[in-house]
Amino acid sequence: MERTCALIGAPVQAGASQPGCLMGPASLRTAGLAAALTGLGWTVTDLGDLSIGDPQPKDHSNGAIKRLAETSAWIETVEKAAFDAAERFNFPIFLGGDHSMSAGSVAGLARHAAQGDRPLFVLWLDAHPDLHTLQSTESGHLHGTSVAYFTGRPDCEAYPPLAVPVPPEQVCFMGLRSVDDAERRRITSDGFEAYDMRAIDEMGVLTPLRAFLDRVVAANGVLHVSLDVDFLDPAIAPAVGTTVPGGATFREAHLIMETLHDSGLVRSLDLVELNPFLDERGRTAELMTDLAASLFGRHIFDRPTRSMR
Ligand code: B3U
Ligand code: MN
Ligand code: MN
Repeated sequence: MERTCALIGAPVQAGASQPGCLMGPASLRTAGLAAALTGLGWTVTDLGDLSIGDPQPKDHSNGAIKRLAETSAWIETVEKAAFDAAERFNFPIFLGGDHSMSAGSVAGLARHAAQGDRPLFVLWLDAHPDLHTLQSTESGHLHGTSVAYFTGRPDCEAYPPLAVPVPPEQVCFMGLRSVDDAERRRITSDGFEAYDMRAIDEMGVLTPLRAFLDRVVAANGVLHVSLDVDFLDPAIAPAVGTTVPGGATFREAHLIMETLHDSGLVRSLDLVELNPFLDERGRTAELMTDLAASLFGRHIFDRPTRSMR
């Protein structure tokens, strides 16, 4: 198979609680992401950073909401870029930017997958489920609304129209440990697959991950991975505005990426919420880069692969 990969920077920070994610794409580039993937046999094209114009302000009945017009404009821009990149490359990587970026990347990738009659599955690696609607968000930080948007929940109508919603059954959360009441109700009622940190402590990461991958195979799906820095424990990944203690370890995170690589199912990746202003000597950017490399096949020894395709 051809191995072409595109890097697409989306320096969006309008959805985050504090500034800094704007520098995320530059930090990932500085950490050597392109060279790491080239070294693994991929042809990497860096498409540079996307940008938005100066959007007209948008009002909303939920007065808590912050920077709706800007976030909507980013969603629209990233959606189009994601569709185009999936058309032209085997594997697009979206460099955030805060997690509102993924409302656009997943929406564009779902539209692309539908065109080839394949269902898009999403592995959401995050301390948070980002399942607020524009009505239920209390913080008003719109990075907490991406999953509600791309699964087609009501009360996201102020965002751009969604072409192809991803059914909740095709979304798997891993790493949850900060979940608001409205989000918890949706997870239990809507059919999401969800593993909190307790589940990972009890089962490890492989049992739940393999269960989800088996479902992707059974449905002939393609898989998108959305990696929020705060999935990781803040002791190893400090560069994020929303640290939550008790996150995934270095070894759990690499094992997930290696297993995803072996599955052969993953077609696209978001690296989001990296806030380089909060980093320590680039260590979080380097860790995110190394995790991407594991997903692209970096390994210590060859193993008989448990390929799923
Ligand atoms: N659920 C909270 C916290 C949060 C969500 N996503 C992040 N933080 N990164 C909220 O503000 O919606
Ligand atoms: Mn998130
Ligand atoms: Mn998060």
